[in-house]
Amino acid sequence: MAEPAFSADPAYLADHHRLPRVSVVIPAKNEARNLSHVFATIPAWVDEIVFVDGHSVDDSIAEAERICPSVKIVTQTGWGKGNALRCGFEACSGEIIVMMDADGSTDGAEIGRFVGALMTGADFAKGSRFASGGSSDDITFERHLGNRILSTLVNVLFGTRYTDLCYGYNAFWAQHLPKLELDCDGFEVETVMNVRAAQAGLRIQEIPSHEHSRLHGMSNLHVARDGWRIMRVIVKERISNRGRHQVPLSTETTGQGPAMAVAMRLVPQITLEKSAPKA
Ligand SMILES: Nc1nc2c(ncn2[C@@H]2O[C@H](COP(=O)(O)OP(=O)(O)OP(=O)(O)O)[C@@H](O)[C@H]2O)c(=O)[nH]1
Ligand SMILES: [Mg+2]
Repeated sequence: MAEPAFSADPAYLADHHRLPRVSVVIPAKNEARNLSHVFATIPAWVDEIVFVDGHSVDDSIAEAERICPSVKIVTQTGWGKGNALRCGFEACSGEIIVMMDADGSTDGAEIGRFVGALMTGADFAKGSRFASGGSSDDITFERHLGNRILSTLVNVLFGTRYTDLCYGYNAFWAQHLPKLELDCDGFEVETVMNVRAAQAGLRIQEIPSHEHSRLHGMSNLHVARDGWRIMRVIVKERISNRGRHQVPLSTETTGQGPAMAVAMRLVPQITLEKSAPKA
């Protein structure tokens, strides 16, 4: 009989004595000069890097292949960061998918935090520059204000408690990808993911993250145009009332996810004890 597909179910992981494979998706449009830095930050234990080129006119693809010969190159089918991420997610073979930027602003050294949250019970690990412990060198006053307004709007309309709506550093179990039903092309993609993850009832954990300044090159984001797109997509999501669940954002790990199940099965002496309530 064929081996069943990988499952993030703790019992499956424990029975198969195996850790999930991790794929990292990097959308890039004319980022050749940033790639040596970005690839160097990615931990060696990452199983797969999927580099999604956005019809770059510099030598981004050649540079990615030079730095990391095992990189999987994907050329996006359309235009925009949303389209690039959708193409990248489709090409991933890992059970965990991490998405990060190619401009040097997101630090691969933080990937362990995201994977750790997923391994200890989260379905969706959402980077945040504004959660306690997060910060940004890159964000301008007007972007911060816009992000705050849009985050508040989503929190009010969808019952979430997000501190950062528009950030490109997130991770999730690949098995949840179909629930997000991604269909957008532009910079609204992170907003759509965050809204639909909550509406699908996924357990979401915010991960404090430090955003560095873009190293070289120009931003592809236009505050007014993309802010307006994001606003429209929020209203559209609300009107379409796609969700059935509304799940409060978790701010701590459960300690009962796959990693704990594996540990408990392999080392029978390990037990989970609830700490006694303080008198
Ligand atoms: N493949 C692809 N990647 C894109 C596209 N647009 C943006 N990106 C990448 O998505 C990531 C984020 O885009 P940025 O232009 O840095 O946008 P931003 O981070 O909001 O803006 P800055 O903070 O000013 O850098 C970068 O790695 C870009 O190269 C696109 O159309 N296609
Ligand atoms: Mg950037």
